[in-house]
Amino acid sequence: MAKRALVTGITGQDGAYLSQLLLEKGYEVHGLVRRSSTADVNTVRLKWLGIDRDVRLVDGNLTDLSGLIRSIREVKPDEVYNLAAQSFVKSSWQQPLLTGSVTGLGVGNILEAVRLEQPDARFYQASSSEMYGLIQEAEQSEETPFYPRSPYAVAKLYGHWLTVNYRESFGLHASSGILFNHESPLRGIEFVTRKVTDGVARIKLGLASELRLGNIDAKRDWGHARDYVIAMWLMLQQDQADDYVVATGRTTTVRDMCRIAFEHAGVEMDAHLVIDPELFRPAEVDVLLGNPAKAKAKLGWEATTSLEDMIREMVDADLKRLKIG
Ligand code: NAP
Ligand code: G4F
Repeated sequence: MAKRALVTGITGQDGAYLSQLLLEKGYEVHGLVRRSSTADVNTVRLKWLGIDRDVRLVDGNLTDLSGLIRSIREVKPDEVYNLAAQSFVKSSWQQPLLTGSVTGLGVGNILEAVRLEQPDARFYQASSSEMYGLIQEAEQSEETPFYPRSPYAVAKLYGHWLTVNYRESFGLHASSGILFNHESPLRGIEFVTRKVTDGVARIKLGLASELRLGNIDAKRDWGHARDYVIAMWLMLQQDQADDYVVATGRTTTVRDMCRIAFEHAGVEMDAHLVIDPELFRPAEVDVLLGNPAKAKAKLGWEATTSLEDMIREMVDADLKRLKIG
């Protein structure tokens, strides 16, 4: 019998790559999608990977407990991956309560649905390095105290601790992946790497003349989403549920990440990059640097894609998309 997985957030970047991985492993993949008037747009990432016809979509919303209970009852998953979230940090200051409701309380809804309907299912929670915020240690590990700096990070912290609590209270096989930033050609256009690779491609093709960014001194530990979904799957294959940092162990400024993109396209960065104070955040996470030692030791997981290779892949994908489009 094929294993069955339910993926919330299947229409997002990670949902698409995780579905591809699970299908390759012979899973039956079900994905929770929120109803939209433009349903054809929803599946664009699954289409990009050529798997939109291979997954089964189930209507549901992370804010709606009764719908989640029905979905879990219907699918009877062996594994549940909770990837759905309002995931854009900057928007979380504009929509703090919605972010809290989806990204925080939503975790409680899906955990409750699993506990009530399918308590033997294994559960993955998409926690975030944003929870470290105002970092308390130069390298962040599973032991580093959290200090969230945005409504998004506060909501993620609630979801993280609730996952730990359900594991300890009810014995659920519930694991939390504290994932550092991961990107790909399927990254949403609002996030900085994709904004840069799309912007550089537009400048290269004469479709734009400048790229406007905020704080380019911020540093992030960037990896490739294709690598990171493997870590999610590995967590649910362990006998014991646990929490893991997933990162590359290298941090780079937004400025240097940008330089890779401009150089790859053969475009002069200083002639086109504009710093826009409007794009700065009310509170910034200045630097993130993950220590993935536990994931390496216990899961045998390691990041395999360099930042340089990933940014070049993203620039090439954006050039291709813009030429076709
Ligand atoms: P993403 O591309 O923004 O995808 C988010 C997904 O959540 C989309 O499928 C979205 O559906 C869905 N969603 C939003 N609100 C929902 C709701 N109320 N009910 C049901 N589904 C809802 O995010 P991602 O980059 O793939 O990240 C996946 C998860 O990992 C997120 O929880 C994110 O916070 C977390 N995370 C990401 C990173 C990273 O660097 N990418 C790092 C750490 C943690 P629509 O398509 O309908 O909008
Ligand atoms: O790409 P970002 O928007 O990602 P951020 O805020 O680090 O959050 C992402 O990673 C988290 C994991 O740590 C996830 F949990 C979260 O869901 C999301 O996937 O911004 C990265 C950095 C920030 O310091 C930001 O201030 O880039 C800086 N930046 C500078 N100019 C910009 C811009 N970010 C964006 N999005 N747009 C700019 O113009």
